[in-house]
Amino acid sequence: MVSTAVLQATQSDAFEQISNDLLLSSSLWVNIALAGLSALLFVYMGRNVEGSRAKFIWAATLMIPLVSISSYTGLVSGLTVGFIEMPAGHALAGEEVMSQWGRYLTWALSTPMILLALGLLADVDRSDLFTVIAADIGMCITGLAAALVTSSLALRWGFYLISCAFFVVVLYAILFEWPEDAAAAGTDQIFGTLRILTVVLWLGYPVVWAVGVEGLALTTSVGITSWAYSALDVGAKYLFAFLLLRWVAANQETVSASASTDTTAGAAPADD
Ligand code: RET
Repeated sequence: MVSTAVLQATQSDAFEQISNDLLLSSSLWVNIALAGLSALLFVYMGRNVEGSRAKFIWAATLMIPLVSISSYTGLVSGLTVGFIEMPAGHALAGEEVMSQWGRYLTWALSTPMILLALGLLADVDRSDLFTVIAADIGMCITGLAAALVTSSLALRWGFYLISCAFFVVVLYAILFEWPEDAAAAGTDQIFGTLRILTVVLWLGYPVVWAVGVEGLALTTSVGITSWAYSALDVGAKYLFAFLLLRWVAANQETVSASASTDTTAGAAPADD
C-alpha cells in the first residue's frame, strides 16, 4: 500500500510539473500529434501493398508511429518519468532530476522495428538481422540502466559505454554490411538515403544523452533535453518511415523480386 501511494504521488507530481512547463509538454504533445497523423497516413499509403515482403516492411513501418504514440503518452502522463537523485560528482549531484526513462524503454520496441524495416528492404539474411536487432535492444536497455543508476557516477558512464559498444555493432552493419545486400536486392538507392538519415540522426541520441541533464548536464533544462530527443525522433521515425513506405508502395516489383527473407520461401525456390 505504501509503495502504491508513493508511486502515485510521484506520478502526479511529474504530471503536474510537465503540464506546467510549456517547453517540456510541447516537446511531448508535438510527437503525439505527428505520430497519430503518420499512423493514419501510413495506413492509407499501404492500402495497395501486395506481396509478403512488402507487407512485412509495411507492418514494421506502421509499428514505428504506433509505438511512438504509446511512448509519448506514457511520458506526458507522468507514468514513465521519475525523479532521480544524481550521484556525487554529477553536475546536479544531490538534486532530484526528472528522468524520462520511458524513452529508453520504448526505444527497445521502436528501434527494432526501424531496423527490421531497413533489413527487409536490404534483404539481409536472418542471422544478420537477428544479431543487429539483439545488439540494438542491448543498446536501449543499457542506455536505460545508464539513466537510472543513482549509486555511482562511474557506473552511469560505464553503462553508457556498454550501450555505445552495442551501438557500434548496429552502425557497422548499416554502414558496411547491409549496403552490399541492398545492392544485390536492387534497393540500394533508397537504402543509401535511409542509411545516411539513420546514421546521422541516431548519432545524435548519445550526444544528447551526454550533454543533457542525465549526462554532463551542459544544459540543466529537462525541456531542452526533451526537445532535442523529440526533434531527432521526427526525422528518425516519421520522416524515415514516410520515405521508406513511399518507395515500397511505388516499387513493389523490386521488393517482391528478391525473397530470401520472404516468410513463404523455404529451401526450394518459390514457383511463381
Ligand atoms: C543512448 C545512451 C547510451 C549510449 C547510446 C545511446 C543511443 C541511443 C540511440 C537511440 C535511438 C533511438 C531512436 C528512437 C526512435 O524511436 C541510449 C542515448 C549509444 C541510438 C532512433
